[in-house]
Amino acid sequence: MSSTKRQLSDLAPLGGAPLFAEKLYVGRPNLCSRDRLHAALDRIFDSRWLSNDGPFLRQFEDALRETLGVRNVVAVCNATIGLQMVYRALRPADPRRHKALMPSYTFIATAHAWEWEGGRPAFCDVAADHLLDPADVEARLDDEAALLVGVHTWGRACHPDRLAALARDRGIPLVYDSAHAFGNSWNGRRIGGFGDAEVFSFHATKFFNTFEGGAIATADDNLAAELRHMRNFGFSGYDCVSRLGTNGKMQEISAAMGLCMLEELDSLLATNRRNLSAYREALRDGPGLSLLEPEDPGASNCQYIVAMVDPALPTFVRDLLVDVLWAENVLVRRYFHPGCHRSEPYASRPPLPELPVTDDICRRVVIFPSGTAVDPAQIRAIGDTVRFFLEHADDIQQRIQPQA
Ligand code: T4K
Repeated sequence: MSSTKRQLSDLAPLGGAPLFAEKLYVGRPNLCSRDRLHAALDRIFDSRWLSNDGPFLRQFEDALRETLGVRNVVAVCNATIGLQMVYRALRPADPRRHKALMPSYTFIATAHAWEWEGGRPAFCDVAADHLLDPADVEARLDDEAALLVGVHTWGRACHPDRLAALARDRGIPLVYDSAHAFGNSWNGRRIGGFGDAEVFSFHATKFFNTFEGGAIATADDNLAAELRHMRNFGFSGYDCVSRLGTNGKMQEISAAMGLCMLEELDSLLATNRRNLSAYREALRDGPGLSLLEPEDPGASNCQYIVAMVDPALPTFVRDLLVDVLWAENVLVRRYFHPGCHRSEPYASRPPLPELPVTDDICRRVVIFPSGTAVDPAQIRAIGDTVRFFLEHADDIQQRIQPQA
């Protein structure tokens, strides 16, 4: 780690040494014990059972059912395919109902999965808490609505009560994209038990990973049975295909990784909470940037460190901060800039919906590195650099991007 930035020329884009010799990432994978995974790999090799409803998959699904407290868990190869399967299983047969109401402020997979299934996303605005705004959803609901999709963005519970009431009133299913929310709770209930189905991501960058992977949680036994058939090409027995299906299967090595990672949950949670406190301290008194706190850190995996640049600051500040931090090897992210509605194929499909809060968040958000690959000393150094940047943002901009 290089020393604190005291003058502009200490900044990496202005000739200084980068703050860190190695890059710090958002989403650097959390890992399990190597020995435990090696032992599981030996068993996979010994049994020569690599995929297709194998013993590790069954054990992993049982463990997830218990961890999440839900009746059914269907593990899948990734959350995007999981969303596609759930969307397809739940969409009403009436072809006039082709819209899924969902936030634009989400990872593009939430929208793409529905578009891939032949539907049209209807983007709604979020509120200042980054979550789908139920009032905006209500205003946009019409007879073309097929589904309501809530996203527990950053692991924050997305109004389970209000969205359930809206879906019930309209007679449409409620699906949750729970990609960020593994291990989180709301009002004492584990996320995983809300809506008709919830879809988790276990991608490498997530709090809990299986290399690639995901899981669908649902209380509905019939839906779970349908999803199991769908996951395996529609097979319901040898030589018997009883419906349209896809290949959504999770491999044995991913299920084994999941079982090993479950052993790490407590320690991962402790690390994330330690990092959150360190960021609070490091960014304290730093006018210009504020953390979006988890609603209840005790009920959150605290995986994402989300900060917002003060709206009163000039518009260049956020992007310049990102550029400067990248040069310092702090690879902060602007998730989910510019919003799904401004990404293809949706952006080319007029009219562009008016989503002022989404646009505002996309202009001001910065996600900081966290997880097991970051420690409090590094976080303190990041905080010092951010404060130095904010105090000198105008000068830095003049030096880096001089106005004509
Ligand atoms: N819904 C929501 C709300 C989601 O956030 C996501 C995924 C999904 C649905 C879909 O879930 P999956 O189908 O993926 O299960 C990443 C992830 O690829 C994506 O899974 C995730 N959301 C999204 C928020 O972040 P990128 O484009 O930022 O990935 P990438 O390749 O830039 O990786 C992030 C950083 O992590 C890199 O800077 C390097 C580091 N990294 C990454 C990988 C894969 C590593 O150090 N090691 C690794 O193995 O999308």
